[in-house]
Amino acid sequence: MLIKRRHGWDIPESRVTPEHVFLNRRSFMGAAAGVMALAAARPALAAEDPSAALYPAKANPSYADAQRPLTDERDAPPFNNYSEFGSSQRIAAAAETLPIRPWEVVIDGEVEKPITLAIDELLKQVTLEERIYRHRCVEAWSMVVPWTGFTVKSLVAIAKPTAEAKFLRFETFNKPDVAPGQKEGLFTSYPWPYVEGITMAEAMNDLPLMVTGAYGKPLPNSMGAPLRLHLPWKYGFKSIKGIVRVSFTKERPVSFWETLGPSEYGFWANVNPDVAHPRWSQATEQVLGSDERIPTLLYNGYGEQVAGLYAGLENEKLFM
Ligand SMILES: Nc1nc2c(c(=O)[nH]1)N[C@H]1C(S)=C(S)[C@@H](COP(=O)(O)O)O[C@H]1N2
Ligand SMILES: [Mo]
Repeated sequence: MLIKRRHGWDIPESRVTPEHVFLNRRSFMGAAAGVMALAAARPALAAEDPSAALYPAKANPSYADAQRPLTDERDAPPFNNYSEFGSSQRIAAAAETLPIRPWEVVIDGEVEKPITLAIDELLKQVTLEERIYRHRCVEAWSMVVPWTGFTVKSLVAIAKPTAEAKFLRFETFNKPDVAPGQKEGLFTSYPWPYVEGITMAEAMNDLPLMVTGAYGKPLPNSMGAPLRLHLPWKYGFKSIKGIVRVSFTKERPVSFWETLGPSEYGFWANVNPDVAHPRWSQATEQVLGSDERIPTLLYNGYGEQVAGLYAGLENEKLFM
């Protein structure tokens, strides 16, 4: 006899996740053979990565326990949102075609002096650490990943912004020759490159991480190699991947999704289970790699560290 476990917070999955996401995840989770093939391909790539010797980095004990089980390495790296490589969540193979060396990061705008740093030069100027963070996508799925990276505030120290700098604007590569999403079909009219932004106050908080690795190894391309952002209290789309430019600005940057759909994707995008997306509830989330659906937490459970950043901003759309 089949006994289906139901919790008080269970609601039909089709109501909270856009249809294409739901269908892709199901077909994906069944494709165990494909997952194994990807997992087998990764160690060889990691060995070629010039930064491989930096991993695994020392775990930061303050972020060693995400109070939820880690997402299995066979589940997270091959399940992505990376619209540069297509609209499905199975883009890992396509993302492998992106060359990640040489890779330069431009730091400019309201800084003492603009600089361009090769990724491996940047890595020499920072200290890598491992932090386990929860990740909550606006599409109502979540995962828990051991990320490796350095703090955004240490990047700010390298950049030396002027007193005029109020925001950080992050930009992804624009390579339609290798990224089919930037060239073909549905996505051609999108405002490439992908852009995201945070305030200087957010940047100086301890949580924001410039991510270069995951699961004790250099980041797989699918997860945003060689450099991405992770903001665990905000919806996943803020955590921009494939970063080539960090600009310090006076004006608030307008992000990629904000340009496309300002009524659905705002600048702040802090996680809040009580503020529904216009098309679905944000009350619960589907745990990647499991059948569990769990309640979503305000600020994704990081309120103690970040709620203070939003004092006095009550009139802003903080939660979309
Ligand atoms: N450049 C870029 N960054 C991006 C995206 C994207 O499409 N392009 N998708 C975002 C979304 S919606 C999510 S949920 C996370 C997914 O990260 P993951 O693929 O490592 O799970 O990346 C974010 N960063
Ligand atoms: Mo997302």
